Amino acid sequence: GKTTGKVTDEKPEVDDQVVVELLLKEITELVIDQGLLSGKALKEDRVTNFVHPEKLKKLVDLSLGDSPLSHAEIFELCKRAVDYSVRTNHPKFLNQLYHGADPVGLAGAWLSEALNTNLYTYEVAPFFMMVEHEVLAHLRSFIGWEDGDGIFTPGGSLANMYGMVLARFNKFPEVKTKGMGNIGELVAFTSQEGHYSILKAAHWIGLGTDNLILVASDSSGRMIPAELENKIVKALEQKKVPYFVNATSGTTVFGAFDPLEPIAFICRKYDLWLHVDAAWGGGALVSQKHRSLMQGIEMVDSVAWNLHKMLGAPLQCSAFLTKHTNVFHRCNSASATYLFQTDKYYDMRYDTGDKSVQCGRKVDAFKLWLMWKARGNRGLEKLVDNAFECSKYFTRQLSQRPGFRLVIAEPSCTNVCFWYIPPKWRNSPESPEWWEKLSKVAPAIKKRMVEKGCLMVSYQPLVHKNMVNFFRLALHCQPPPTHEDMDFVLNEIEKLGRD
Ligand code: ABU
Repeated sequence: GKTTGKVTDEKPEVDDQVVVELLLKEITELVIDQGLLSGKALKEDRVTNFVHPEKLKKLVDLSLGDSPLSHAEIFELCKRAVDYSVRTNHPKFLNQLYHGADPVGLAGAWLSEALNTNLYTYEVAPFFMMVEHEVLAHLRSFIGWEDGDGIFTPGGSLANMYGMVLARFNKFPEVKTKGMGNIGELVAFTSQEGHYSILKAAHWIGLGTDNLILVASDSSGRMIPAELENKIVKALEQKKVPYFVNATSGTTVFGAFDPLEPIAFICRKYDLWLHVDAAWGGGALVSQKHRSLMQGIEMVDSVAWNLHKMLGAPLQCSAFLTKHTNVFHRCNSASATYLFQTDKYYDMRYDTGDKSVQCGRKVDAFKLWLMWKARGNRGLEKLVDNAFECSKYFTRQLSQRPGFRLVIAEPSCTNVCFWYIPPKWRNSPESPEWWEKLSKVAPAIKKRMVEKGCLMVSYQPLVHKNMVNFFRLALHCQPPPTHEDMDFVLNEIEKLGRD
């Protein structure tokens, strides 16, 4: 029913210490009882309880008013938030490149939220600052860098933008003070499958989106190195100034891994900064079995890695990493004297806030550090290997079922892209009209799965590959997917798409 904002008392009840403690305990119990901890989702429960926006507005009083609510009313609102939120920790939430949160990571996130630490100076964040240094060094060690620099950023898009800005500063440090007026027309390169954040960054940092040059990819979605070189040569002939290449490890839709070694050699030849958007595929680095997908990663200049994706750290947990030790701080520093005084009483190398483009910065490293402590490299490796193994199982099962068709024959990462062809169309010629009809299938099945609440798998067309809507299943560490879950997905799509 609708929760109303009736007047109680002008002194907010939650200012009472006992009440606020009770509320925190109740919310903790709610999280546990509702199965919100990763891997503990109530199996019979729905992934989603979808209602349209206008109906949601009627079901819950979202308005903010003059009078304080009682503790009971506030807790009711928390329950409504759970009722109408998607259960991302449900084993059948396979819709996105993030999933449920690692429960130890969630505990860490709660603790750092409670401490409400702002990560700009060692003075106000001593413990978490040291943790961030340790985590960044550990992540760099998986890339193969003994030294380097980095920072946790608010999301992978910003981590990619850090790469573009650092690359520009490295080549043209004068841009920091003089702007871009005298350095020619900078151009950057990414593959057709690259994440849209690179396009957005091209606008934000003043290149202009026309100066992001898209490089063709092969049928599996990997950048074609020879095409990259052609585009660089063409840009040089047009008197443009190539400076930055983004390669992707784990593209958003196909999960393709661009071939880093040949791309790195081309970048060296033309003196270009090579950044890798490993937001999704970076998880492969912790696996001895799968890290070869990123062969050559140690040759690159910078990496964006979203630990909240495959590894299951709570959102957000995005690292920007670079092997360069001496440019990051110089590039971003503004030396605000009220925070970064030069005459402090401690070792100021740990005041890393000035490397960041933001001022206030949340603690994102601690939740990851805690879950890494709890699982160790080996525990995380097992979880990554399980996700890869389940995606291979899913691919095999799918290949054997009538009506399912893989979009790419051998998916490299833990995303699997496929079409579902309803029985009545299976023996018809695959004319343009047939494909047009097929384009409506994935959206129709998606609507049914969300209305039933049983499953969430995303779909998309890929216009530059001339592909109509297909499903993309994405597997992660948390909660660990099982073969049973994979069979469920195939059975359910068959049921929902029968007619
Ligand atoms: N940053 C790309 C995420 C897209 C997805 O979750 O599907």
